[in-house]
Amino acid sequence: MHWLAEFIREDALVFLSIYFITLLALSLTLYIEASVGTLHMKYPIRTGLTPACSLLPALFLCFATPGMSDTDIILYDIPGTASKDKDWSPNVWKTRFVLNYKKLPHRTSWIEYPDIAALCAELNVPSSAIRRDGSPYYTVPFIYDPLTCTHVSDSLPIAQYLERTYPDSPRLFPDGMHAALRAFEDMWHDRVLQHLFPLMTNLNDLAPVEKHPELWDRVRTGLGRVDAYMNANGEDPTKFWLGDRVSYADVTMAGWLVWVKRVLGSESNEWRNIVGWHGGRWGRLMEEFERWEFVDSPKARL
Ligand SMILES: N[C@@H](CCC(=O)N[C@@H](CS)C(=O)NCC(=O)O)C(=O)O
Repeated sequence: MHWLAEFIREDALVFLSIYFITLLALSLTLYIEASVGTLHMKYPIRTGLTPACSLLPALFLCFATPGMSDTDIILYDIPGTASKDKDWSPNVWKTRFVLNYKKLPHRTSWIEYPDIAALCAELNVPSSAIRRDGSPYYTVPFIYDPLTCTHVSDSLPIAQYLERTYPDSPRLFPDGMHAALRAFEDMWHDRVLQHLFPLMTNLNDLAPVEKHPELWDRVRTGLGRVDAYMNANGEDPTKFWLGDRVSYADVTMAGWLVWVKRVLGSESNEWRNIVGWHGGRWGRLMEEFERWEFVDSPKARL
């Protein structure tokens, strides 16, 4: 029944619109048939016009219906209200960067934060973790891939699924680098994220305002460690974790940094500081990622 739920939410409106337009076209055909038929019985116009009109709904159905069997991957995201950017979630940005980098057609389905768990349970989406009490912890991002009829949750497993399922798309996990990239995730968490997270989520116990300068300093130190690792790639400061090629490590860094940019604002002191740290390393990384920083399609920028 999941396909039905998916269909009702995603395609029912399109389907109903097409259905009613087709009905309208059919009624018009009958109307023209009737009026022309009775008024111009003797004239060739009747035979010329009616088949053409009858073709209309049929053609419409032929061309419009395939548009409904949508093959776009659906990316579930939660809209933000606290900042000017609706798309703010760092974990969802990781998935969006992956989809954009891989050029995989997709569209965003916006759901409200309190609805995540109910929707995941209804669609049978796997949880991304288990809570201490044993209950599933449902989160965004999760995706639905109509090609394989699969729901996948959790940003890293989603990236791995897309890499596996679309092997011809640009790679983010080069052969032999899986272990190294997993290790990067732990390092990033320990060095950077654990200091950044309380600051960004305004966890007052962990990050009271008077401690902010100290905490930002820890973020800078953590990023400094990552910068030092990246400098080991060579004299010429490389832009990416693996040197001159993009990998999932860069997606992770960009996903968390874009959170700061979008929530605090690109004009904020915090963001201005970050882009300047470590010889402009983070500013350069984020400039590189600007080409994948769009929602659904370049034309559909929010
Ligand atoms: N490990 C998950 C974590 C995802 C996550 O924590 N997502 C947040 C939004 S950024 C969420 O959905 N939270 C729901 C909740 O806390 O109830 C991933 O990488 O995708």
